[in-house]
Amino acid sequence: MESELWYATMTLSAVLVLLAVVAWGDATATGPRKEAGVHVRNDVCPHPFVDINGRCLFVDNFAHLNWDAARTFCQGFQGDLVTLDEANLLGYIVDFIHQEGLTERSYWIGGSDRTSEGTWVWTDGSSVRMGTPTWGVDGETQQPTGGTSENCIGLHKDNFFFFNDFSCNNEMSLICEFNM
Ligand SMILES: [Ca+2]
Repeated sequence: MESELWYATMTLSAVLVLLAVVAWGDATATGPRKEAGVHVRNDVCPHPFVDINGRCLFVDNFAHLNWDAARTFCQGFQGDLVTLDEANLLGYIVDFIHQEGLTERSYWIGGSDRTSEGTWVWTDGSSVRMGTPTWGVDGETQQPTGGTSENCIGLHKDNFFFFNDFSCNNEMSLICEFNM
């Protein structure tokens, strides 16, 4: 009787050790994904966001939405259109777009001047930095150039993904940021 109990205990222990090893193996398999040039981690942000240089972003090239609908789409994932307030972050996002083969689309980000023409703000009301290095250049003219007919910022596929003012009614892809 006593030896049967001992046997059952040992069997249970062996199973627990095995489960622990399997779980550890899974954790290792889903660890950080190493990519050249851009710091991308898939294990720190909730799905579908990925960590790009410390920010939880979702670069969605399937969406074809106007700017308002793009915001609503991001809010459905507990986020909003990205506040792209660091030039380095723009560089990392463009690297990511190239690495993932997502270069066929332009992408909405979270800036607009709809409330007051010429006063560009992010969705939280903070000011968008104007000029170099984020806004694109056409010939000798720097964006934004659309006046009252173009009030929302997108990363323009035809201009190396620099900032461009588009009509907010354009249907484009989008980049969401998770609200931490
Ligand atoms: Ca405008």
